[in-house]
Amino acid sequence: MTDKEKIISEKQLRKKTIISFSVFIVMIAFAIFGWKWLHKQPQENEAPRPLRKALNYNEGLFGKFFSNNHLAKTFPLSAAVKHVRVNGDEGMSADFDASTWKLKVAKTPGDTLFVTLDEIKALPKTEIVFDFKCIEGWSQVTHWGGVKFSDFAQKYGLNEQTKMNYVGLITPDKGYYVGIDMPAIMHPQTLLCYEMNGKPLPMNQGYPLRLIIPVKYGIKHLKRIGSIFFSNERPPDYWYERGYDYYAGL
Ligand SMILES: Nc1nc2c(c(=O)[nH]1)N[C@H]1C(S)=C(S)[C@@H](COP(=O)(O)O)O[C@H]1N2
Ligand SMILES: [Mo]
Repeated sequence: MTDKEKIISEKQLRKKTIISFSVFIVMIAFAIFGWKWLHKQPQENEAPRPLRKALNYNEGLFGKFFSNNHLAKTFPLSAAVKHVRVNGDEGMSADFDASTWKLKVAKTPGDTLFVTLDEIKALPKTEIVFDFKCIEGWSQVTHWGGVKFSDFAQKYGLNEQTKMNYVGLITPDKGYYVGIDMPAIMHPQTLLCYEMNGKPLPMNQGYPLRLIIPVKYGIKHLKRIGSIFFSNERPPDYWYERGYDYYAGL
């Protein structure tokens, strides 16, 4: 035996073992109590409040650093798929009457605009080919055409409205609705879209008008816009109410 090995006696070793084991037990106890505590916390939008706080914090970080100035990657026309997937038909009830449709824009209480499809088509047209990403995991390079929301807002004198924090969009039957932060709706790639692959939007892709917002996941690309409103508080959002991220940015 060397001198060093003798330094720890049997008695000391036993003491050290007991201490380590006690620390281990205390840690396990904390883990169990921590888990139970978390599950006793009030729920906030389908998650215990402390976890929701962490999610909101991450959301804030992503919002600040990734959304507003970056452009989604674009592709040549030839990269766009011919068969565009149809996903989600909430708020797309079959009894929709396209012949009487007008886009309803609530400017202020008592001041509502009604805009026809022809009036929207008369505005400068923008086309985009980008990788459309659904939160369920698929993506597709697709081709869309319409008017930039920012151009629309300028033409229709929505300056005061676009100083607010959010825009809400709702289908005519109110079955699907999204809330969008103002920087994302005013982003230069965000379209009020009436064309897909150079043709009028098919019924199941949101005829006559849908949102195309490449800086967000698919859940925010509301098909068949009925009405638009502005608000400083978060507008109701269909998938947020079912536990998804409100921001849903890319
Ligand atoms: N009105 C309406 N818009 C909607 C949905 C929906 O269920 N109803 N689903 C969303 C989701 S989850 C996705 S991925 C895209 C799919 O668009 P597409 O059907 O044109 O591929 O639409 C979004 N817009
Ligand atoms: Mo989606």
